[in-house]
Amino acid sequence: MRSKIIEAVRKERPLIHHITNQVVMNFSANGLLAFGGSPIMAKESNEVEEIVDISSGLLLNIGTALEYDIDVMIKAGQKANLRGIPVVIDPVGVGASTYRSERVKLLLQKVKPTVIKGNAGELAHLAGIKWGTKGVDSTGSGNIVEVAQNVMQQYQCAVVLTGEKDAIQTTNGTVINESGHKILEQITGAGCLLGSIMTACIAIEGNLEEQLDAAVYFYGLAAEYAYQKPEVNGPGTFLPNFIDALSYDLTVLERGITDEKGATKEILH
Ligand code: ATP
Ligand code: TZP
Ligand code: MG
Ligand code: MG
Repeated sequence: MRSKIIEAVRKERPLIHHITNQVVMNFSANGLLAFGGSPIMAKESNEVEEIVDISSGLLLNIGTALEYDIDVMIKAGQKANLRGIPVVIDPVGVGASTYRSERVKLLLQKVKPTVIKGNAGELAHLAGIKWGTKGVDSTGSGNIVEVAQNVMQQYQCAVVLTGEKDAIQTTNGTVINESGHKILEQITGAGCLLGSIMTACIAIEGNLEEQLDAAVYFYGLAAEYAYQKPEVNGPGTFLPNFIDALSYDLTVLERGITDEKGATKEILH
């Protein structure tokens, strides 16, 4: 099932409109291309509705959003809602400042997301549950299912909460994903790129829960596979190997991972 979903995305190569942060634009475009989607980054107010018109999915990531960007996100999001294409919102660092918190609230009032995706700290902030955060990073621990369910109920959409374990929450229930590697905490944009890949997976026909599960599981497995490559010595050498792995078949990743899942390799600081 997961393989079929990924094959279908690669056959269709859906165009995914990104309004995302300036830290990750290039990484997200390369990662999505490797996976088998087609990225376009566009945030000029005068063209944004036309870009939504030709796209199959919209990703709104507030990581470095200025006031203007939020207005553009609302314009694009409303057009996407009108067209009925999926919208993924990543509230990067939402708890870090009053500005982020208020603009995300506004965005969620004006645009109906298909999925809200974020790390545990960000989603706990949206849910009004106490959690540890440091800027755009989640540092705390707690009940991730409670957080995911609370966000779903509050915003009436599916939720993907990421971290060491990921919670995929839809009206069908909760799926916990355990694929992934802690090296992903040492590269910037790990969560942002997952948002791009998730948007591509839900931009084609199919079941939302299965598509989100396929995206999150595949992404984590690609990280495990890349990390165990002999040439990987840390975050720098991990990056190109990870991009490569995102282009492989799921069965290749599954067969290629050893029992240790690369965990024997120490991360160097
Ligand atoms: P943060 O800034 O807190 O790192 P993020 O937005 O980058 O948040 P993550 O929670 O890091 O997002 O999730 C990105 C990807 O990394 C997900 O696929 C997640 O499963 C994976 N991941 C993150 N931490 C770990 C970990 N300790 N072990 C395994 N996988 C992880
Ligand atoms: N600062 C603003 S956006 C951003 C940083 C470091 C990237 C965050 O990426 P991710 O995927 O949420 O870790
Ligand atoms: Mg991260
Ligand atoms: Mg993030």
